[in-house]
Amino acid sequence: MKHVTLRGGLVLALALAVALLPGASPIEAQGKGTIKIATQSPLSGGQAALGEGIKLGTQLAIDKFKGNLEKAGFKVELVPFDDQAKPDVGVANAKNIIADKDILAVIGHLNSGVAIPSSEVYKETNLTMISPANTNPTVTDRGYGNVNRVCGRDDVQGVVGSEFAAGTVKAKSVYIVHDKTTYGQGVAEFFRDDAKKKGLNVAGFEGTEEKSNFDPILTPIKAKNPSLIYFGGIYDQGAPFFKQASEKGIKAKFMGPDGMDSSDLTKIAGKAVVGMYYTSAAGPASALTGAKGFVDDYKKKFSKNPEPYAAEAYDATAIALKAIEAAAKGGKLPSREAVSAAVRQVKHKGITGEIEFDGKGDRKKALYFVLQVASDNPEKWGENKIVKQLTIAAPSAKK
Ligand code: ABU
Repeated sequence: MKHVTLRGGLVLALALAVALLPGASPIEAQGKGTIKIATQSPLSGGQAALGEGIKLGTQLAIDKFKGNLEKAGFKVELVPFDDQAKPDVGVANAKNIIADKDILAVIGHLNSGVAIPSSEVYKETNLTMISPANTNPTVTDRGYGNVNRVCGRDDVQGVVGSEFAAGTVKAKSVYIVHDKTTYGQGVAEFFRDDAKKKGLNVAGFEGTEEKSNFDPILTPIKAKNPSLIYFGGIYDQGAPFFKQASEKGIKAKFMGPDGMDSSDLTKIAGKAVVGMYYTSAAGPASALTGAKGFVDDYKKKFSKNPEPYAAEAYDATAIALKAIEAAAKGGKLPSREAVSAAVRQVKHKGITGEIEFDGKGDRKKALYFVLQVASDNPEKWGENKIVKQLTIAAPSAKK
């Protein structure tokens, strides 16, 4: 007969005592399982500043809102995935995500061009995706029951930008450059089409994947002397583009969409982008209800400022957890299908405002901003000037 050590005996006695607590079945005593929330966003490469913000906003919300599920006997965990802002990596991660039965929600992505093919994979198992940041219309226009977003759309954002360019900046001509991605080209086209309707002269429209030497593009732009340059893309490419435009002595005003909305824009471009306008579907901290507590908690936990879309990731995660709680009624681990259906029923008063989804997964009323870069200090990105703030209903589904 084996000897039972003192330590081993104590562990066994404790386990039995817990299992025999009044009302606690042995299964409950062991816990009802683990619920995992996955994030997918770029955690490496040039867009990692925004991607990490999505992960950390999700982490903060899990820590804040997991209590009810834990009381019900579930362990709640974050599982972050690095999609590297690449569609093929996002899809490969998505296949691993759907294979892990504990994952009941995905918060992501940053890039619409990654979210669209990855969500085709999530759809196979009805796994809910709540995007904090994807603004391309196709994300929700496919009408998938598992795909949602808490941010606005580029068919609105592009028009908000062109209205500002024509009505407030009073630009006469605009040269438009984009990054050839689903997002960058898409938002540039929405901007262009509406700018034309408003009588702006579109002096040029071109796509480029160049990341470092923009001289061959900037030389003809300088010759055309447009009053505004619009860059449809993300800050890791937009920042060196605008920096080189400024160094070349181009006098045009600079503008871009929410892909420019990161403190890394000024980290890379410095003074060249002070005064630049950008539209965003991410609420800046100073405009968010209840954001003070969020910003303080975020800084305390992660020793840095939240990047744009971290607050949206926080709200998206709170919605996912509410939906899981609702679907877990009766104390059982819910199915992915039940969670996806429950997400569409949630009405959430978040730090970015009231959120509920329409029949295609768009936020019924989304926030749009026009902002102006106030300082070349990346630490002060959250203090950029809000020039315009709008709440606009999601466009209805195209017939
Ligand atoms: N909307 C900002 C991130 C870019 C994207 O949607 O692809």
